[in-house]
Amino acid sequence: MRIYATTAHHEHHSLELDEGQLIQSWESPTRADIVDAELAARGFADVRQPGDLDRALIEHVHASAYVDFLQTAHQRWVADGNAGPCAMSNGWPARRMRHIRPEGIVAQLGYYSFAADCSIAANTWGAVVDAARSADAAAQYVAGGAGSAFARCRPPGHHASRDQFGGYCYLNNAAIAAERLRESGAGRVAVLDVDYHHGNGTQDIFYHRGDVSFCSIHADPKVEFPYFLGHADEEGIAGGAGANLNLPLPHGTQSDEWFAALETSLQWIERRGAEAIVVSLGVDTFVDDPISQFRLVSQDFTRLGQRLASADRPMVFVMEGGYGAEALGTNMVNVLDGFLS
Ligand code: SP5
Ligand code: ZN
Repeated sequence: MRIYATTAHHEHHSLELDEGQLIQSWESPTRADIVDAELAARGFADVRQPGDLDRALIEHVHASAYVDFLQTAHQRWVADGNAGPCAMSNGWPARRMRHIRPEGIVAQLGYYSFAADCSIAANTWGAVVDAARSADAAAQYVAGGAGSAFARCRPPGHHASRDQFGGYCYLNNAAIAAERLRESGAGRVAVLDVDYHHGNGTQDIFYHRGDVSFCSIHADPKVEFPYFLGHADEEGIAGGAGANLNLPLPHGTQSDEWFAALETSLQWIERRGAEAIVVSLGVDTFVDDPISQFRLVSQDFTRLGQRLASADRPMVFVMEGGYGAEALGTNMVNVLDGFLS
């Protein structure tokens, strides 16, 4: 299986507000290094650099002004005289407030984000661009006839909506891959999101579209981040009515219940007539994940890959979450190995 990855992510270290303290983000450079080392150790040697960022493609899933904002936010933060190393908000447009775009950088950070677990450091934009490029390249490769590819993206993307960052995500890599597959000729595409957290951003981007179906298996937002989207009654609107499926599960979910939800997902995707599938591949469903509360074990990730292979569709794997140490590499690569076996 071909891999697309770059090393620009090494320079992206962000801060997050967690348990009332500002800490180095759980979403660290080490994560991608662990996955790269495991890929190399297990014979995934076809690692490529992606091509240039296709700004027009990006603007089919994100607002142009939002992309400009991400690109310039850190330099504007510094020029504005803010002392901290990472640009982050301290206020958001909440209930009964208005969504009028403010002028200053600090206020715009609130306008363009939805969570304080995510901030913009000096080199965040470079990493964000490379993750998006990797997802696009993997999709182009699959659109060209390959059976599968893995975009080893960092930062992840599935929480990024049309115009908001959060949940460690800035540009939505999986949505970019899905849009590329559509624009390269696939009539219908599905995004299957198996990350522990609901893919609120991907859902938002395609909510009104019937050509890209979105299905997510995740911890119930009533008890888990991102808290405010991901309920079972969110089914899509307008042309996208019926093209969104959420399968929220309780904290403590074990393999049997999780794989039952996977069956439901894959049968639904088949009914949706998807010609190609983008997998938002988070492995933070692992029992020992430090920020999550599902109980999958390492062999379950092999089983996941095997079950995905039986869907018999071209597949673009896009890396999302997973925060454990060594097991992160084992679990991520188990999915790819299981798919190929
Ligand atoms: C891509 C992805 O998986 N994003 C997840 C973002 C979750 N951010 C909130 C994490 C809060 C973690 N608090 C854990 C406390 C452990 N002591
Ligand atoms: Zn996650």
